[in-house]
Amino acid sequence: MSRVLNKKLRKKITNATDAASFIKPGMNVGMSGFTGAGYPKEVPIELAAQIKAAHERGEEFRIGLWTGASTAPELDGALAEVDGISFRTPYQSDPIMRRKINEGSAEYTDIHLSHLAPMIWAGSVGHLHTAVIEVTAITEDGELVPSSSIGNNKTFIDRADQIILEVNSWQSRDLEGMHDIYYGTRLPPERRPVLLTHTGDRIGQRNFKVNLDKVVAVVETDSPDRNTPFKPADEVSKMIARHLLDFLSFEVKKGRLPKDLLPLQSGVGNVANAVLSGLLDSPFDYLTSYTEVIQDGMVDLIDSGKMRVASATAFSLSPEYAAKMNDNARHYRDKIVLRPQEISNHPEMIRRLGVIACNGMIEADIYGNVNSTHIMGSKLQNGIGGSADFTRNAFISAFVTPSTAKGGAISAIVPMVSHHDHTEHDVQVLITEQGLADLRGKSPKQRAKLIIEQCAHPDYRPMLQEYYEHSLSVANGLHTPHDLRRALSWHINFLEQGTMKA
Ligand code: 0RQ
Repeated sequence: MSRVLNKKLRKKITNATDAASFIKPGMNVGMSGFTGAGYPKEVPIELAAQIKAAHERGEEFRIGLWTGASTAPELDGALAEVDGISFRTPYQSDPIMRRKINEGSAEYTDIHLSHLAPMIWAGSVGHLHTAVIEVTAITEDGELVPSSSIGNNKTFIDRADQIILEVNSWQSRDLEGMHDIYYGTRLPPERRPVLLTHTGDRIGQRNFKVNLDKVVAVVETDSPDRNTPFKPADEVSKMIARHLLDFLSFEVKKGRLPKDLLPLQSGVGNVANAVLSGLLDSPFDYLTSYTEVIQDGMVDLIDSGKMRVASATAFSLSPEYAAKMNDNARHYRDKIVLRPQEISNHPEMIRRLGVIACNGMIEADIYGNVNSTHIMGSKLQNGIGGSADFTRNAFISAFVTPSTAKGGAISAIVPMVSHHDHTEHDVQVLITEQGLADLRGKSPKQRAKLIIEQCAHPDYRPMLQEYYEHSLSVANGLHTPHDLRRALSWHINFLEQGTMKA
């Protein structure tokens, strides 16, 4: 049975080819999608085919692509493959998209995930011509039931000149009621407090409102989200998780954190999932989460009764857990709230709730500056995502990484980071499998000692120590001592000789 219940929009039902033809060269297009959930499955592929055909005819055809965050091969991958994306924001993790950005053939602006929606309202990123949004259903009175991610969809629907909807019947119909769409955001000077004071609060409405006259096409689909399986946690991830959990226990013992902790935010990936698994066997109960994505580990915590409620903007589940969510969405509906990303990542709420943030990084330097986005200074990996929305505003901000990369040829702890995303002022805790450095209340020189001793791999500790001591003797000031001639020499060694040990 069709999930398009609104009579006016039933007349707009068409195929993906015709729907995609509404998108013209040079348009800015806002597409749904966040960590491989809730992205349009058919229109982007058709659009890629039309772009390819145009290029074969010698015609210029590229679009600006805005999303919630990363999507999937059927979206970023397909459009990047045909050189169809001239500009991309705010986050991506697709290998082909990444290649195009690093080759210099596509432009990318890496902005905080909470920033894009207000920037669109302010008009500062350009005009939004088209929105392509996956929804779960269209109600009789023309409301849009959101899908497995919300991201920037509310803003795309409100601001785009024309809207193409994909109604995906693979998504559980019982998702309706899990979402909380807040319509109270304004630009300054009209901005008011967002009155969300507990993780599970609902302050908005269940579904998206839409101006039906702007909807130019509705495509019915039945396709699963990307849903990549998680690797079983390896020993390094488990050790990192153990250090973090020991630290949290210590903070509780010291009376600096309540027994049920504070709302948790965890980045995406296997280490984050290992931390969540570790919490299953931890003494902590009645946990809550104020984060971006719901991963498998969080579903386990909810199932075990350890977690009361989780707030996010999207799912990022393995196929097995996505099937479970589809079968039991009704059961999870009062334990999970999905919100627009300008609310899930809102500094006001993160600061008020006192979130404990834990994110992945590429490298940190001996003073606690963190690089989460670039390999050897110039090459983009993914993007900053929501990591800084959380880090700067968290009650406790932690970063995790294995102490080495590329079989030991790279140290994750370096004299100076080759790109800055999170400054020493925002980074409170660094964790590798070697140990944990609690940097709170420490001066740069005290931090350097801790980070080298606790976090660096033993192979690199003497080299870091030597750099630090040498800097003390040559630096032009002793607050944050550096030898600027040598500060990036480890990266240069890797680029020239394939190892930082050179
Ligand atoms: O390279 O792909 O060639 O094997 O970087 O590294 O170890 O798989 O790490 O998947 O945990 O990602 C920071 C990228 C870590 C991620 C980052 C190489 C390594 C590998 C990937 P290969 P791993 P992870 C909320 C929070 C920003 C967004 C964010 C990220 C590849 O956590 O994107 O936090 N964060 N969002 O070999 C050179 C180093 C390296 C290195 C690793 N020091 N030097 N290469 N690599 N360390 C979620 C959202 O916002 C949606």
